[in-house]
Amino acid sequence: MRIVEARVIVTSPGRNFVTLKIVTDEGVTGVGDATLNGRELAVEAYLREHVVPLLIGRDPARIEDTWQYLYQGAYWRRGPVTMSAIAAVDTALWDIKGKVAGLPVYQLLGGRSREGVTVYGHANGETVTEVLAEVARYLDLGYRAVRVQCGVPGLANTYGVSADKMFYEPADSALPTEATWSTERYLAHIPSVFARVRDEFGPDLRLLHDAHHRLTPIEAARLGSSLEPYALTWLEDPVRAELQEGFRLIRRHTTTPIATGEVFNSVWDASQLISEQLIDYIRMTVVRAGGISHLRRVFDFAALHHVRSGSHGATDLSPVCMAAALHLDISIPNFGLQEYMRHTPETDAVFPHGYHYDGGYLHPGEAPGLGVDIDEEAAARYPYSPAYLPVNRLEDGSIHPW
Ligand code: CS2
Ligand code: MG
Repeated sequence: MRIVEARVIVTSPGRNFVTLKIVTDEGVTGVGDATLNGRELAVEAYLREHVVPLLIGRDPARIEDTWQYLYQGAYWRRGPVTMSAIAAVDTALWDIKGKVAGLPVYQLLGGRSREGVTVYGHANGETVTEVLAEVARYLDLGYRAVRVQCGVPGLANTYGVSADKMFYEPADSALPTEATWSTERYLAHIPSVFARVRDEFGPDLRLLHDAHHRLTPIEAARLGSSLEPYALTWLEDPVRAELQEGFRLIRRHTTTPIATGEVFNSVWDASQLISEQLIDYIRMTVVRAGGISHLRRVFDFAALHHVRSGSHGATDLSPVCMAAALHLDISIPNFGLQEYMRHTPETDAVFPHGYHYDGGYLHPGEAPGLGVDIDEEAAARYPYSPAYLPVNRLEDGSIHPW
């Protein structure tokens, strides 16, 4: 079998997605997600100009060899654009391998290690009262884990809090909007939010919170320790993680579990975090981390160090990425939690998929391959539309992580 064509499809059914579709001479096709929020066309061009010509004529069965060819062959290593492009190829080749074998991809990864993939949803509100109502809504839907984000008094807007609740989409403007941040106001408010949520819903519900890289290690240590009475499952992205040893300071001061990794793109971004056991959950996912092949290596390395998976599952990762993540989630021994932000009905229609939600779990389905596709006619109805994530400033005007 040979690859005869690879199409790079950009579509915007409410938000932008980049998808690679690989076609073989025997008519078997595979899909891979290549979406990099706010920088979508860089990956589209990388694939179209520099990767697709290298795929034509290759044997689609040689997944590892193709990965190494694209990674080592580029000479320029890593980076979100390169790794998202390699991820799309890798994911599409796993999809093809599954279809050829007549098996869902999770069977090729060793088979099921659990009955379903536990997911968490996003409960957010401007006020604590709104947050409590949102948590109740997720409980009604059967969720066993929720991420809680709340508006901060004195700040006009806060990360993770929006009017459109279930389909929250932060890349909402053709040019970046600007938000204002105060760590002092945030740290003074958040522990009281979790006190109310625990008080209202009791000890069984798993609670998570995302600090979105906004704190310094000592501020994160203070937040982690003030949240200890509320027994969070994780505190996410407490600090920027370029400085991996910075997490040692957090670890010295708190037993609140730490999750990070959604902006990482290779195992090297997390090697110290994992080997020194400075984190509890690694949040890389398929499209950012070089595909199923490389992410499987990350998760195996993490398993050796008591670190569990917590794959990023925001709406800017397409249903193709979600499907691929679920095949890993169901098969690896050290699965932790899967983020599940729901896509809009328009997105679901462009990406027909077999994975489904049921009572707090996602299931990858039994279709051969990944069980997801792109409806190219539907995709063509939604042309690319520029959309950027916001930029953050402190109250004095300094740029701060968003
Ligand atoms: C977030 C994301 O899902 C998460 O945990 O941190 O919503 C993130 O802001 C987006 O993926 C950025 O594109
Ligand atoms: Mg996050």
